[in-house]
Amino acid sequence: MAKKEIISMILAGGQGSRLGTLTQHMAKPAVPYGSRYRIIDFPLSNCVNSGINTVGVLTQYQPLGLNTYIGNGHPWDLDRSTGGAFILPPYQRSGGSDWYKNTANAIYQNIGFIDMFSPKYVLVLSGDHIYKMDYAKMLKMHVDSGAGATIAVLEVPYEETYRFGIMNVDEHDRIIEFEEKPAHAKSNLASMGIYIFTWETLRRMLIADENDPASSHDFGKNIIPKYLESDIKLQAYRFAGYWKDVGTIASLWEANMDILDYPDEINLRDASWRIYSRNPVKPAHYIADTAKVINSAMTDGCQIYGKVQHSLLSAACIVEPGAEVIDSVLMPGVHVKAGAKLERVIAGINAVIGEGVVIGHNVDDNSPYKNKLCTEGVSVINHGATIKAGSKLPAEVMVCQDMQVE
Ligand code: ADQ
Ligand code: ADP
Repeated sequence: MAKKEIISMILAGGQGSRLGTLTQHMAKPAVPYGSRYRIIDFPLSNCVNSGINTVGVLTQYQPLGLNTYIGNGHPWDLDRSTGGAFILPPYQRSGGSDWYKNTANAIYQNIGFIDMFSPKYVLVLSGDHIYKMDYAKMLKMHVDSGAGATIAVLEVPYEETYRFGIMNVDEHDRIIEFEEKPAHAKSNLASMGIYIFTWETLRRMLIADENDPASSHDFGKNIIPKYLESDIKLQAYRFAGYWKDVGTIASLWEANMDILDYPDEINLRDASWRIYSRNPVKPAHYIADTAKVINSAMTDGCQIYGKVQHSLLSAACIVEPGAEVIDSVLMPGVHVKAGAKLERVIAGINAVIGEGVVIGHNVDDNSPYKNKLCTEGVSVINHGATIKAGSKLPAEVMVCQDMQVE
């Protein structure tokens, strides 16, 4: 294999349990987002736009959809004779496969893959973040600062610090303290889970960590603290711009709505930093004379006869006459039948909502769907679910664990 200065490894193997039914049969990075995209389009496009053309995607749950979606990497210009996109499931041992135990173990299990490219640096990314970032700038800082590892950081509100790796830095942004998900944070400078490592050092650290019985083999909990203990320089790279972890139903819904409400924030129209995606190869969307479409985005193959307001529709969705879709996210192939009404709903791939079925935020008091909502007020219909006209609350409508059911 050709030698590469830097290769990227996208961690896509989390269970995604907080996305519930949406990731039951689909790896989180393959989840549709923003009418035209899948979540994985963002790190893949960022890599290509940053000049990184070798990307490993580490996946273990439901990798099939992701494999099909990434294919030969052509949409992201990753169908290369040297480098390209590689799907990396956990290695198969005789007597069964060995799961990636945690994020650091996932990279450890792929030391052989990384070594094929003899890279000087390895960029480690999460598969569930929506953002645009020039990793080349981060690499420049990593090289210039002489650090063994560089972590992308941003300031978060103090009430959210418990969800992140939190650090303290000196006046040159060298990291002097790091705590993974602290109960009482001393700072609000948070790790974005985006790391550049000098490979030689990381390789050594991963092997030592794998042989440490006390370790849970996690970057935030184990590897970063071990760098600090060993006095290897750790640098913070400050990121300014839109960044969202779409690991929960509420954050996935919000990140979709952000495209409509704050189009300049993620700015998908930026021609200097395109986000590439696989083309669904469908006819142009069609809006009938009975339709009313307001403040919404939709993509190829959609047919609209009813009302669509403040919503994002992926490819090939149908909204029949008299149907209403409000504040909602429809994934590819959703069919909303005549007179049905969705409000604050995420509808999974190919879901069918029967005639007159009302699901969502403002359902009337007699509806079987009343109060069957998440506390954040977003209802989820599973991929492939058919909700028949007049049916009682079907199991396919996910009820979030933290909601109050009467
Ligand atoms: P978390 O958000 O808790 O913290 P984590 O569960 O470690 O993230 O997952 C990171 C990424 O790795 C996700 O994309 C996930 O899907 C993937 N992943 C999880 N387990 C995996 C496994 N066994 N194999 C392969 N991939 C796996 C991390 C850092 C924090 C930081 C936040 C920012 O630990 O310090 O603040 O990310 O979101
Ligand atoms: P979520 O927190 O929504 O479940 P994440 O992707 O953030 O999703 O993390 C997935 C969780 O699954 C992590 O806590 C990780 O430790 C755990 N996990 C990862 N791999 C495995 C595995 N092979 N078996 C069981 N749990 C795993």
